[in-house]
Amino acid sequence: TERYNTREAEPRWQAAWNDKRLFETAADDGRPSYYVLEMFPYPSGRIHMGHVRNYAMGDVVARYKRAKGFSVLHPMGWDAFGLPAENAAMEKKVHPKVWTYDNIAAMRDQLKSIGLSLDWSREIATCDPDYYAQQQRLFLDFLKAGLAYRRKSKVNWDPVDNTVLANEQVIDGRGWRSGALVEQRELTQWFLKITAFSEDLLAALDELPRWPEKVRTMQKNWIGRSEGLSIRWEIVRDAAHGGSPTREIEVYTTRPDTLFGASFVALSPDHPVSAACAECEPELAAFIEECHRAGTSAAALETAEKKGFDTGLRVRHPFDPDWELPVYVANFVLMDYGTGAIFACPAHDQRDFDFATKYGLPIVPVVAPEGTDPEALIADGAYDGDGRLVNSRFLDGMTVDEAKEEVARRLEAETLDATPVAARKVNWRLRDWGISRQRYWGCPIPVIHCDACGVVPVPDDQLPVLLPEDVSFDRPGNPLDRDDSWRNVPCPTCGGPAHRETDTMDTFVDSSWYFARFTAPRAGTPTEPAVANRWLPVDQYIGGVEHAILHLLYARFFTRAMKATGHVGMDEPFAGLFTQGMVVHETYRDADGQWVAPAEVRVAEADGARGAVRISDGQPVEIGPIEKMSKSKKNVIDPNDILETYGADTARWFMLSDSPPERDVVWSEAGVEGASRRVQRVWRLANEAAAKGALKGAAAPAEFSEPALALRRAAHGALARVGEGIEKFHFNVCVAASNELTNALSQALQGDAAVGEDMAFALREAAEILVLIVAPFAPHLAEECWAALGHETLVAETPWPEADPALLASDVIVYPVQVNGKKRDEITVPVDADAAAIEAQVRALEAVARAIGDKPIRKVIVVPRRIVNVVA
Ligand code: ANZ
Ligand code: ZN
Repeated sequence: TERYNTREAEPRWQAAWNDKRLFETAADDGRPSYYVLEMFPYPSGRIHMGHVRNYAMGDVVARYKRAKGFSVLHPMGWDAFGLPAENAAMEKKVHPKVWTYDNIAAMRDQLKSIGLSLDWSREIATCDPDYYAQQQRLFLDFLKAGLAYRRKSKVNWDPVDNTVLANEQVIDGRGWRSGALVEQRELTQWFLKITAFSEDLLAALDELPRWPEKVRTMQKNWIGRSEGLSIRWEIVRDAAHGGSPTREIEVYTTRPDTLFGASFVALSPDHPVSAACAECEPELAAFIEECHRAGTSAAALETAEKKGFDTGLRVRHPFDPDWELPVYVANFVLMDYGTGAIFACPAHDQRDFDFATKYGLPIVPVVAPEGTDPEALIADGAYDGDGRLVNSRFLDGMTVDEAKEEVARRLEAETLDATPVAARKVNWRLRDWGISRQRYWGCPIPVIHCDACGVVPVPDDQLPVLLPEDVSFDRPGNPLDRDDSWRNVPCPTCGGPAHRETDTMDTFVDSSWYFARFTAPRAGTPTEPAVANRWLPVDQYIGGVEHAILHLLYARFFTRAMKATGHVGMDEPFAGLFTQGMVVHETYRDADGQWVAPAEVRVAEADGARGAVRISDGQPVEIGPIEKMSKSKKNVIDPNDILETYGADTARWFMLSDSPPERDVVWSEAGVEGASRRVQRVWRLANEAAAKGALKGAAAPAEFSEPALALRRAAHGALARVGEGIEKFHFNVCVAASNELTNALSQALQGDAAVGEDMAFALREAAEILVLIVAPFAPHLAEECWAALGHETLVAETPWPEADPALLASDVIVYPVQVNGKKRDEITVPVDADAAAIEAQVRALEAVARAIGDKPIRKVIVVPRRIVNVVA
């Protein structure tokens, strides 16, 4: 039998769309606008399945919205600066620019072969001088507005290669190339003042209803607003040496209620009092040195063993002049949070508990739920739950909140050296954003340093500061530093000798405003504000959850900073956010424990058990767990292979059919083959319906027989459900609904007998609806079928049809949905919905996802007309 030849058809339809420039964003013609954007890729050289999934989702939305009459902006670009290009330059001796643009060219071709409805006329790469020139303008505007500034800050320094290292180049405290122990050095660096917006960045999260709850929570934690008390502790004794530099130590605490459980005070190794004590205490100096080597970042400290050093200083308890506590320098206290000093309550803080256990310091519980034994509560570790105060004198019996308030009230009234002992304080975890990178392949920071004039912004008529191209990577370090012909310039102000800033910007800067640039990608200013305001915020942003914190936060900051400097008119960049799940695959290992790629394996099922062999030598291969596709485990499927074998539509269809978009999708050969058969089936049915059905544009007969009416109901029902499913991101439900219509159409086409006028009409109508609802998912297939049905226009320029309410199944059933026997939700479906459609809808339920957590769904049991049971 005849088959639909995807290899021949797909490029043909891509060319047809291109010729008509259907996806180029129209000038403002009064239609409502819709901006759908997927996170742009890093040009590593090849697209992977995660990209395919991400862009297929965005394309469904873009095609649907276009058909619904929106003026759609759906652009694509490249996050093209960054370290891998420099590594390639060092290892393969290719210039970062050549490497990057070659990769872009290869990936552009790959993306084009997927048939995405992108406006390629707006393509940008962040390494294009056109792009980073405007980024330099933004930087200078921020500088003028006080949103960019310089200060000293630490970097990772490789003492052998004599170079600054990015965090990802430090592996277990050592330089990735030299293997040398990395040191912390202070350099003057550039910062963007994200903290100017802390309050607003936090509060506005509550006004983003179309963002996933978990992403908003992650952002809240990252911004980290905390309310506490700053308490001054008087230094009363200095056993170790002559004198302390100050009379007091100020600590920040969020748990003033635990003050009677205090057992020591701890200072950051970078605290001025630590340094002062170290001056006459060589062992302490050595300890501080050791802390520095280990790295003092929050991440490094999280995992490190808690260690400390007794300074010999003693402080007096704020509520008891006779109670003296030791002062330690401790490696887990950060200098840049709170006051860089804490009081420790081991019974109720795990870090303090570990520390106290190690150094034999008191552990006194002061909070316990009523009716529990406080000592038993802390037998194996700190208790950080709620309760009432015990062992705490005048606080005993109070709730935690009451005790916090009581301590604050009393200490605010006490004085030390005529000022209050304590003050209420709000603290933020969020720090200003250090953007200086000592790297070549990034956006140059457009300032000049002059001995006489200081930091001078590069004047407008000298922008952009272009990267020099004639650079070498034969030595470690930043090539910009040793390129004197680029670096040395006259001072724009006094004309004297001066030099360029050689730091470039963190590549997160590049991705913090590209969505705005897409609205006017060739403008001679960063944006055209009126145009930007028409499109922004992005209606639907789609990407991986790995960007839930930094990228999204930086973009939210940039939008505010661009508003403050007149480039856009809104605060929030993304009105809707969707974070998609990963593409995962089985893993395989041979008898030697080596990973084997799926392409080299044949999996077979015998007697219900699955087994695998290596194709080349027939040796058995062990089937391992399903994991994220990764090079290290070799369980990667190359999209190119899939596109060649099955075509783009099958890949897209499978990707969107198998699981709800927010969950992981398991890539399987069987699944792809199933999708491929579906594609062929739709094509065959469309051709049969074209032969057997009414002519294009035939008028509806006055009367319909029951079978014709049933087919019409199936078609209009599917149409309504697909539209609703796309709006809700239930793509798998949409695929199930179109499969159902495929089945109905197939049934109606059975038999050789000629059909009546009413059935002929219904056949054409059902086939056309099927083609139109399949189009966002499998657009090439849809065009091929549309043409077979006699249309000369393209599906891509055809409006989304309206479902006839009179034909929508009014008979619906409500199914209770149980997970492992417990009711979690209910769904409403047409009486005649089949089990597969019901199952798909159930799998998409958030309540189900929540109830089963990380566990896979083992089975979905549909008891017709009664109940659905999910077994996890
Ligand atoms: C006493 C105490 C008792 C604390 C207790 C906690 C539990 P958040 O919520 O993040 O603001 N802390 C304060 N400054 C610190 C620093 N620079 N480095 C490391 N830890 C620091 O956390 C505030 C709590 O973290 C503070 O409250 C302080 O320990 C610690 F049962 O004070 B707490
Ligand atoms: Zn000067």
